[in-house]
Amino acid sequence: MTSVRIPVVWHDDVLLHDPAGEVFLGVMTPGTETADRATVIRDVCIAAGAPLVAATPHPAGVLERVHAADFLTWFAGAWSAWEAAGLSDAVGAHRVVPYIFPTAGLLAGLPLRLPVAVHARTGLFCYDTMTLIGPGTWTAARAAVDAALTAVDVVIEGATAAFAICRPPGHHAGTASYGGSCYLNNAAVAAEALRAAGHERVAVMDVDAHHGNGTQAIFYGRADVLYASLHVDPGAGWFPHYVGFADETGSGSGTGTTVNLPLAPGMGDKGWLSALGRLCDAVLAHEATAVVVSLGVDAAAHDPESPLQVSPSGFAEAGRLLAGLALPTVLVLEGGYHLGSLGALVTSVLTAY
Ligand code: SP5
Ligand code: ZN
Repeated sequence: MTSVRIPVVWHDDVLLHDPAGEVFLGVMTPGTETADRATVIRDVCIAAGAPLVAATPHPAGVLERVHAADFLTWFAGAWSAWEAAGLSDAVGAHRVVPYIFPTAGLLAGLPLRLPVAVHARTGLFCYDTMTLIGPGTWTAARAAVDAALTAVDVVIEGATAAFAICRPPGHHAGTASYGGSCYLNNAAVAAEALRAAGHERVAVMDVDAHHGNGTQAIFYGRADVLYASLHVDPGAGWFPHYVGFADETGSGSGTGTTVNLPLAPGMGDKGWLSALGRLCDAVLAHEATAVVVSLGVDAAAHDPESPLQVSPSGFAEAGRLLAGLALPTVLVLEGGYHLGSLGALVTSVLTAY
């Protein structure tokens, strides 16, 4: 029986987010980022003996350093504005969804104005059609942030590591942008909180199958926080399609503190673990004193959202590599969508600590 010794942080409110599906290619599909994911992981962690810690409320200060004020204000009120505008009842649009996007091509150099129509505002921040907002989305996303911040507290108080069951996930959310089933960037908030607690050099290691474009963007120009990711190659046709290429290495004083290792579809344990070893080397070279792991387990062979082919023993070995860094570590849940196996995949990583 796998045993998990590190604290696992839980907040009931993460279950309140019900996106009701994802609009993919104009079609409302069932969607894979469901509340069951969080309960399955929680229950497998409990069965593995993990000490469960209740997330505690945290002030918005760190969150406001990661995300722009106009985005936070809009997101907090997006559902009620949608309801008040009658879009749910009158039109039958039961979730906040984008309709028009103010792309560079649309604006053609003209200034960005705040549109009067509520239904035209979503596209100011949302960059895909798959990431819907319902009545509980803000509360759940804020609870996930509190879970991540509670995991930071536990580590600052002396735990070797802690894992936060963050839902919705966060690594595709940028300063003022959201998509990819992510709204608030839990990993970036954790990294900022570690910085605020005195860790001058922090590393975010992203093992989710997809590139964490939001986290990368938040820290792209900064030398203090390393962003290091292995993910399925966006150049082979995978989300987020436009970002996550090997030549993205940071800008300005942050040049060299972004590391991207795109992997070919079909890659299994050997190549994936060898890439993870290179990320560990980058973390050591950065001289980080604390680590945030964006722990998505969607690189697993049975996962419906990615073509990587990592086995359960590959994830166990990943846990040994990550724990082998011997640095204070906050792990936050990202993706992972195969309900039958994702609990065991998560605990196989956590058991190494
Ligand atoms: C956090 C995370 O893992 N986000 C990944 C989002 C990737 N979504 C891409 C969706 C592409 C269409 N998937 C259709 C699968 C059947 N619903
Ligand atoms: Zn993912």
